[in-house]
Amino acid sequence: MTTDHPALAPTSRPDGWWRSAVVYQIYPRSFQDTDGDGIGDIPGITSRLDYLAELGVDVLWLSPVYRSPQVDNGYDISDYQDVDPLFGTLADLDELIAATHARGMKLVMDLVVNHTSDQHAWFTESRDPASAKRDWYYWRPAREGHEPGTPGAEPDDSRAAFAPSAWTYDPASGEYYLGIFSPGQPDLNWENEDVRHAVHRMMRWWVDRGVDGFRMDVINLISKPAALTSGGPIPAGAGGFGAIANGPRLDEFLAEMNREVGLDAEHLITVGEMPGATVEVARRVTDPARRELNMVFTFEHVNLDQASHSKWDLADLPLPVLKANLAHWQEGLADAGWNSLYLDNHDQPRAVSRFGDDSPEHRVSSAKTLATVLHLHKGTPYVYQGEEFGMTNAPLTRIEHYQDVESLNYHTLATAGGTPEEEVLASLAAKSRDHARTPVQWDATDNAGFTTGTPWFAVNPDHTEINAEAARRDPDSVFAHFQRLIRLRHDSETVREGRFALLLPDHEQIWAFTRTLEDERLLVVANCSSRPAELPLQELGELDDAELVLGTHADRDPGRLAAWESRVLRVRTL
Ligand code: TEU
Repeated sequence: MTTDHPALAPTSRPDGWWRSAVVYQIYPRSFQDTDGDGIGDIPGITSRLDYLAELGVDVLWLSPVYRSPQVDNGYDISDYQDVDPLFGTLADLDELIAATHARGMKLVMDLVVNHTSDQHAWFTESRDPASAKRDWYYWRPAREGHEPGTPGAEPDDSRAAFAPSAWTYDPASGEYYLGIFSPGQPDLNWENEDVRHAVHRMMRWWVDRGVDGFRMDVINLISKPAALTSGGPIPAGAGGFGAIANGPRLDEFLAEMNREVGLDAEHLITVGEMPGATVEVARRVTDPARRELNMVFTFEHVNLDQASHSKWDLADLPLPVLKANLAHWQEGLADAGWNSLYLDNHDQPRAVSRFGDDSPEHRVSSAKTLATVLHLHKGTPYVYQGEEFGMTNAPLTRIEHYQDVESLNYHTLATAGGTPEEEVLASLAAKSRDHARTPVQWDATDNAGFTTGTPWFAVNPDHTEINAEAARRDPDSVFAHFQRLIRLRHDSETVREGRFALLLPDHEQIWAFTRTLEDERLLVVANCSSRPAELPLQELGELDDAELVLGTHADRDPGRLAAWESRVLRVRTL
């Protein structure tokens, strides 16, 4: 199939503009409400664009605002070409796109095409076994020798991410459909080329409407394992998405999408979310010569503080392990491909509470230092709403405090399986996605300036101290620090392109590395602990004539770092 889109340059572009960009993620439901229904909306985003321009970010990524029954807060889409009335109208979105562009920023849409909602017209049609769309999803008979619809008759034993089984029984046709997230999110069959073409057409429609790219939800799950696509069960695997991710046709599907939609067009940016992707997969997919994606989100570093493939199985995370993982990705994508950099997003607890220290004494320094470390790596940094002024986890202590489908499902299954309630609640308090979804704390007023109505999720009570307005007034705030980091990336070629080298890999407190480009070298030293740390000057070299580029503390001891102090220094290259 050919497209009527502008011809693509015949050579790859290793020099995309997005290499100097910082992306800001908006979770619309929790960002800013304007109509008083307690749920954030698109006009609310438009009303805060000046704030985002002041922060200095280049690109906004919107979590889904499409029509959706909201089983998974919009990651279950029933119409890809309309806006859910919860969030506004298509006209509101057009206005947001124009207002974003008017401020020199770009706007990226979330693309959720591994699955649709079970309310999508494609799936409604597919329920009829005689329909041409039957093959657009994965339908299977009951397990041999079992009565369809009875316990244990599912085609295989795979669990869904947010439900007990990956298979849901449809009594009308007597068969099961696949939904690896939840029954409300049936998986599309990408082996069917009509599915692929329908997705490409929809993407072109958005590009023509003016969006600047896509963040692609679980895009490495679109190509399913051969055992499944040839009619068999999901192969039993290592748990998580290991058994089902990175299927044999992934590169083919991504290259085809790139070609058909024209994703290599100069102004667009693409980032693929890829649970279970290794450095090798990421390198292949983001190698510009292959023309698939610009960058991918890895999960490796956010899966380190768990003892098994389950995120709820809590484990300590020693600093050397985290450093080594990021360094592994820096090295793996040093010559080809590109990294995305994140600690926070809508699926993760708040970074300052998880990797930092959110006590009143250390919150500001640890939020700044985590940001320093992340933003001084090579790649495209992502800022998640509220991270820029150090929002923390919420005090969620009872199951009634939670809303997320993943958290609620875990609670039901784990307690039914005999895990003590306190243990389940401890896991949720550490890892629930709900921590990221509390309303943005704009100011110290009752609902934090988020809504005049009743907020859909309780505002974190710490908003009286921690809010955007207070941070903007304070030149030493986390917000001011993010502004400096973003400016530094825009101004410094070394931050963008410099070679990365990890120092002191085994140090339990200090995260240290260099970035070198030609004769400029930046040294980052960051104390990622709540105790002071001696600087091992013998290993780091003499820092006497190093020039401070950016730091978290005004008083600096040449021989030691205060708790959660970080410095970016320009040092001599020998
Ligand atoms: O997330 C994919 C994904 O791997 C997560 O669901 C992960 O399993 C979970 O968050 C771990 O806590 C994407 C979206 O980011 C997420 O919000 C959606 O729920 C999911 O896909 C399904 O669309």
